[in-house]
Amino acid sequence: MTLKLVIGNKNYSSWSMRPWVAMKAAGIAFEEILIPLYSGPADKQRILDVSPAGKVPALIDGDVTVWDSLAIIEYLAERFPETRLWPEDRAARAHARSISAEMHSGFAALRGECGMNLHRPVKAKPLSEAARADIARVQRIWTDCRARHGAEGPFLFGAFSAADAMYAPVVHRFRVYAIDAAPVVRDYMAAMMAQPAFAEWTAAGLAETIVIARLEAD
Ligand SMILES: N[C@@H](CCC(=O)N[C@@H](CS)C(=O)NCC(=O)O)C(=O)O
Repeated sequence: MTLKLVIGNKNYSSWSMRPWVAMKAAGIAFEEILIPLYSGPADKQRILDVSPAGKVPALIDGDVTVWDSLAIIEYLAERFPETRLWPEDRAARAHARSISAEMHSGFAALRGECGMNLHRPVKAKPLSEAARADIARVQRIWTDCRARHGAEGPFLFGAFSAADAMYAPVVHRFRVYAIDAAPVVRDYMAAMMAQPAFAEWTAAGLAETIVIARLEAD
């Protein structure tokens, strides 16, 4: 039975982007069900029908439903071990899980002030001290990973992994909000933007025409 991934608008839905990119990059076949976000009670009900949290993404695998981006990625890693969604080395895997969990539970200021919006004209904006601290921490995470694994490939742990999928929307945030980035960070962002799954999501997001006013604050 085909897996189904329920997602929101590709232009805006950063949490949806993460498992979508992870699945595409890993070659896991799935059917995509896109439900427009914040578009009224009927669509909200469609989300609630599959996801008790009332949020996307959600993965449906026969009689199993998994919601929440990181839980979906963990489920997929267990279900498709041959795809090696997490790094093979135990220490690298622990590190990848740590930074992914840090992304999932943290960076509230960056996420709040720099929402993912692929259409937004590239432009810097004034940011709070908390958001600037989040940006500095993300750059330290990426720089440290690249220093450890740069010789193994262009991504955080060499080969593309779930950790890159968890940080994929942050690459767009850095790009769109014209965030000053160190050369090693810019190289990582370029590798991500050239990655076929990342590029496919981005092209589809840019082709969308729906504008969600509440996500266009600036
Ligand atoms: N912690 C969740 C966050 C999910 C989330 O906030 N999704 C947003 C879209 S990116 C959503 O569904 N918003 C619709 C709503 O709240 O009605 C995850 O990691 O999947």
